[in-house]
Amino acid sequence: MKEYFNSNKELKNIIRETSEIAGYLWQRGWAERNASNISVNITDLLKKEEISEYSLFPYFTLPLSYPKLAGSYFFVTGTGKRMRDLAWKPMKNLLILQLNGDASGYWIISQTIGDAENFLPTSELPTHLGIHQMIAERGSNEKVVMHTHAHELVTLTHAKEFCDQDRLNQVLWSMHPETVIFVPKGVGFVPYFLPGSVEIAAETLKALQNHDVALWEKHGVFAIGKSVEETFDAIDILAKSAHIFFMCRSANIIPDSFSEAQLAELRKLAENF
Ligand code: 2HA
Ligand code: ZN
Repeated sequence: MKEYFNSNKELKNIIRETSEIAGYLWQRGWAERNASNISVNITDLLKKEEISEYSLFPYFTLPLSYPKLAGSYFFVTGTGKRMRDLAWKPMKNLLILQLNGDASGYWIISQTIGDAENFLPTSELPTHLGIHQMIAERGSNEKVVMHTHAHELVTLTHAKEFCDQDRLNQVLWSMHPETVIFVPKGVGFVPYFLPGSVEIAAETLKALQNHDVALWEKHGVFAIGKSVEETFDAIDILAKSAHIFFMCRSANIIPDSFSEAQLAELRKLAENF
């Protein structure tokens, strides 16, 4: 199996890009211990390949089924794995899985049964698959789902004032011109629920119907994008806005913010991107 993945150039490139970004998540301080998880839909890269040794792969049943994802391939980060380790040993920290014919279970096709080094996908797998299924249902072309603990954004959600989607976006958009340009839909706010729960998965799906980034109260972000880099960039830009806001506050500066006319002008510019 290893040679098979190694010979797929496009797959190797995406894994290399993911390793690089995993290193940035760690450097930004967003990935303490095992925090953060990433999944990428790689069906387009693998569907032409013939895989026949299914009896060799570990198989797991899913608590829910994801009919739109039947037969799809993903790579996902492993549960308990660290982004800083993924940055330099990707295949020891992420795994490749394929959903079965009715998407009620999956094989881990990057491992074989009995291999001592076997590990499981991220604990947030139900949220990741739910999001990939929503993307497949609406037919848009995002391939990546990324969760990370972007603390600049998390900090905002500790204030009741910012647990309000409109207020949150008003502040994020008015700290830097590029936020409106590159994150024109702003963030969707997700109130606090237990991580890994069915409730948080459902609320995240709702938020991502109209946004590319969902901000989980007192926890982190879930973002979607066409590439790992693009997904990271959206979170990075939002974090920059939050950072400028806190720098103003700590310097006793009341941010001047953009006027409605300036924001409208930026939105117009965003339409051409
Ligand atoms: O990957 O961040 O919320 C670990 C987490 C779970
Ligand atoms: Zn988390």
